[in-house]
Amino acid sequence: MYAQMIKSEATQDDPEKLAAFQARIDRGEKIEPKDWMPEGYRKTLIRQIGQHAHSEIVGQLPEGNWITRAPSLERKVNLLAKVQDEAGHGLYLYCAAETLGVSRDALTEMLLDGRMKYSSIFNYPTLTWADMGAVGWLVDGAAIMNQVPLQRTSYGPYARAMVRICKEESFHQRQGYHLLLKMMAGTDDQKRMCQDALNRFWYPALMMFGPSDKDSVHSAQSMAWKIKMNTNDELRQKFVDETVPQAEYLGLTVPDDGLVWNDARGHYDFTQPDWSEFYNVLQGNGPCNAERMAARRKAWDDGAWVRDAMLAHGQKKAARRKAAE
Ligand code: FAQ
Repeated sequence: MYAQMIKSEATQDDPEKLAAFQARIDRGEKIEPKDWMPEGYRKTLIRQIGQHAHSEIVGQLPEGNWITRAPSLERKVNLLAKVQDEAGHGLYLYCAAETLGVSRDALTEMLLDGRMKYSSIFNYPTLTWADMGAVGWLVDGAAIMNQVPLQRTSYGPYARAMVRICKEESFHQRQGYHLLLKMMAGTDDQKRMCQDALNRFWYPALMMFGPSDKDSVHSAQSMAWKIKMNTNDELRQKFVDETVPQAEYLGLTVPDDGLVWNDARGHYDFTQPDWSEFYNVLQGNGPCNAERMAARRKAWDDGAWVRDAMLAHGQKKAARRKAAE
């Protein structure tokens, strides 16, 4: 899919090179941008890092929606800072992807023409202020569960970007949880809003980890290359195990009749998400897909003059330098 923008390597199928590369990964060495890497490794990283970067940028939209309606100055400042953090995460990740030979412009164009994705979660609307708590607690919570292990991923620039991102996401998760704690100490209406937010965000949060292991196309190879450190189901289970007691502490009920602690397994048993809904959202049919893409397209089109001006400035500067030589 990304063949046109990925540097081809004459030696890419050389079995000796491949074996040496795998041995480096197995020894826990970091792969750096100028190191030789198999074409599939580069492509997989571009796909995953690009999707992650787009998710951070699109992920600003459901929360940005509430900045002007935050109930207090303190909450407004917190939310503003969180949304700015997400923009920063997008930028680190685009930079990490650029080290693989793909420009940020190319990644954005691939998002806009449907060749790349962003996380399914951001295709759901944020309807009430309690949703800002649920997004922080559950969405950032799921993101951390996925991303903490990625600090040990084999590609150096991705692993290093993940360190700061995880620190900030942890703060966001606590901020969301704190918001819900405060609302759960409030009126009956506020408590109902919190329960409704959990009811709407629980399954979409579980879907963030991707399809079940039997349907995950990329997991096996990505784990062999240490681009992914855990399977989708492992992380989903870990998320459920950690989040259910947090819901209980809040006084909320996880919307799953099949949720039960299984002593023998040492884990909660839980009902899987509706995977037909997941694939439907991936195909562009979620409640907010069209709105999110329209917002990204507008931002890209509105920013065209800035990109053109910077390019013209750069070209003029280069021409002046050349003339002076
Ligand atoms: N949404 O074979 P697998 C955040 C696709 S950041 C959309 O299992 P893989 C911060 C997958 O791409 C959240 N598509 O794939 C924040 C593949 O399709 P393709 C984002 C999904 O890559 C918080 C196909 O399904 N985090 O939230 C999803 O091995 C609050 C088959 O799946 C990351 O991106 C999905 N949920 O595993 C911001 C973390 N799941 O590409 C604002 C890094 C799967 O072949 C507010 N990414 N697909 O056409 C990953 O760890 C992986 O890419 C997975 C998927 C785990 C998401």
